[in-house]
Amino acid sequence: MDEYATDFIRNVVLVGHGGSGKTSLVEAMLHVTGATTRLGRVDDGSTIADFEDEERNRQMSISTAMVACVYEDYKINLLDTPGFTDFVGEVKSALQVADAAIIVVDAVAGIEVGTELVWDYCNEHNLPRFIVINKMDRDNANYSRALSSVQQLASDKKLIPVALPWGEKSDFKGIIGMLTQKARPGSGGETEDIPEDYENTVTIARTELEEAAAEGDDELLMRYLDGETLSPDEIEHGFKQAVLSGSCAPVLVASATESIGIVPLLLGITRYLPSPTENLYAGSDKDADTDTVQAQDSGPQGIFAFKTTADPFVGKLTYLKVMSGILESDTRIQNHTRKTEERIGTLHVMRGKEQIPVKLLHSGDLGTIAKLSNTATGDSLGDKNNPLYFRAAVYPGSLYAVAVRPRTQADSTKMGPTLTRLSEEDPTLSWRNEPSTKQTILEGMGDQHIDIALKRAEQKFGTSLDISTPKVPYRESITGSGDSQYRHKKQSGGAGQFGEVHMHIEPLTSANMDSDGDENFCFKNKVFGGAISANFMPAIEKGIRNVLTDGAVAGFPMEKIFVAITDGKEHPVDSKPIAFEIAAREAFKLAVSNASPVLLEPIMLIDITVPESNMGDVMSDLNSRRARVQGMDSISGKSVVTAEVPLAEVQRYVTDLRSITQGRGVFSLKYLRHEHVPSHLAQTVIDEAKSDSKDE
Ligand SMILES: Nc1nc2c(ncn2[C@@H]2O[C@H](COP(=O)(O)OP(=O)(O)O)[C@@H](O)[C@H]2O)c(=O)[nH]1
Ligand SMILES: [Mg+2]
Repeated sequence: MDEYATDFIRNVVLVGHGGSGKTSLVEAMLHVTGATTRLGRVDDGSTIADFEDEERNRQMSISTAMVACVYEDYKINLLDTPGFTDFVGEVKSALQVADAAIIVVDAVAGIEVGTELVWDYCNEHNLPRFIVINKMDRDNANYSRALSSVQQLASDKKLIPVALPWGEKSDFKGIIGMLTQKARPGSGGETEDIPEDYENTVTIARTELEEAAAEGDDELLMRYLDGETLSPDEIEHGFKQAVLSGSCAPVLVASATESIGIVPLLLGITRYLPSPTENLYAGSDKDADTDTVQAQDSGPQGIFAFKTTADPFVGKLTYLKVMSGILESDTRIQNHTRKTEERIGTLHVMRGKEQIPVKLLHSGDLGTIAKLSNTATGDSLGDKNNPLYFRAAVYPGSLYAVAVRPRTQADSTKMGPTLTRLSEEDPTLSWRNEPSTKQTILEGMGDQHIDIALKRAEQKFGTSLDISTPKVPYRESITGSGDSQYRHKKQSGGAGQFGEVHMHIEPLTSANMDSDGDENFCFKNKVFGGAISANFMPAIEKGIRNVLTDGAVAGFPMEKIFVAITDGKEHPVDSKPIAFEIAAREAFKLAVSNASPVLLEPIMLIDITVPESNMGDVMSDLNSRRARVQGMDSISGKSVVTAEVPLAEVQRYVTDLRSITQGRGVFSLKYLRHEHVPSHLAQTVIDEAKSDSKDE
């Protein structure tokens, strides 16, 4: 592919509710610009952007696809994001490198939950944006209803129609362009005069556009208010300023599947959305982002890795943006984040899965490099002697966890490496071994997200995994003190065993804790007069520690225990370490049963944001989950609840909150501490744990 200079590059992210037509719009833009000879369709799995097997099977986007599209002298890097909330990580990565957004809205449904979410994300990134009202060809399409629904969302922006619909529903034949004052039938490459019956509507919309343009530039505003007519160039200039400042958002209409209104959209992108130079990126020469960096070829080289994919056949692919300076094929650059050198082979620009080689990427451009061994998503790279650091995206914490098990022996050796590869690709996916329940835990954003991760494990890495609800990582402790003694004796036939241990246990507190000791366990030898030789103490401690890991009540690890060995007996021949280890183990279990044992459960801090109208339902649901509400607040029309809630009650909250709020609610979870399980619930947990351990 040709090289494109910074002024001729546009980085545009397509966002919106799932199913609004983002992928189909990208497909139409590729087709209209001649990049493809055939218009692919989401419904038969033939689009450029949804190229993964799982995307084709489900007929929806799962990952962000990068699609380079050339229109006139411009290269438009389209980032086609998934709409479903489980894949929010993919949206967050794309927003990091986009200079502008296209918000796609369904002409039948108007704004939906997904539209509201991405609108807020675009606000966080201050992205200039277009609204595209798509599916204008559908039976129930209603332009003015859809437009006014967007206006409710965009309370701080003036929505300025720049392409009005020409016809609606099955009669949708093209658009009427406000800047050129021409009608554009079909995809919009040709122009003709505006039909007479549209003249009134056009006059009103034209005045709105002129006003918005004048307000974008002080000098234009003076002249406009003096009654002067602005030239088309002046309108274009003033309007672009208004779009960049965020005071206006242009509205266009389209039918992606019928390829209507596509050229006006491409024109709009090149005319009214910023080139990378017109944006300032947060970056700095220190390890923080106190400064800004501008995309200029003459500037210091600064590269940001925003996405990584791993594929056993293609290998590792790093998606990057040249934030400043240029990047050439076959060079070496430094990874500043990891302090290692990386060799750049051939650079590519992407069109879905197709890799198109390029010699050079100019400032602001997006591309990929294969086989960067040490580079991960979020890393900053570039000139060793003049490092620039860029801030990595903040991904939301996980909301949903499953326990995974290998299906067969062969899968068991592949499980760890497969989960690691998948988590490298996807910053919202992570895995770990939970020692207290001896389970492998995979965490992500929701059940679909996990489901797709498992499919990828199978298809890409040939690893089959089964899942279940994770066991709650309970712990055990004591609330009182207890004493015990135990004699272990085996003196019939062969070598004998003898050991007797007396002990006192109590809860470990700051009062009986060694100042520099373990915060969970303190072991003291308080035996007088040599009843047990000191050299048996390590065996005694070991016997107790084994119970600490395996639990005395229901098989969970124990915490906050103080043990003093008070007395005992030994035999001159038969006493050996193993005998004392066994005696100590049994004595400790007895002491625990005398010391009012308790079960502890993890308590989470939950932060829930929902529309005010859902607040009642959310609160009564929280009550049924043993939650303790800590605070309530109202932030920009939404209700925010903070509560403490046992993990056992919120393992599937992501699905439950979605159904209570029709997907409008969001939440985050954070571990706080372990607390006593109420006694009326403890017995059930103990019984279940015992029956689980029998099954194993
Ligand atoms: N009638 C009609 N259907 C469309 C249009 N755009 C997309 N679709 C259909 O809507 C569904 C979702 O489209 P898709 O591009 O996958 O939406 P995305 O989730 O936003 O990427 C698919 O069945 C498309 O064929 C359109 O302009 N008109
Ligand atoms: Mg899509």
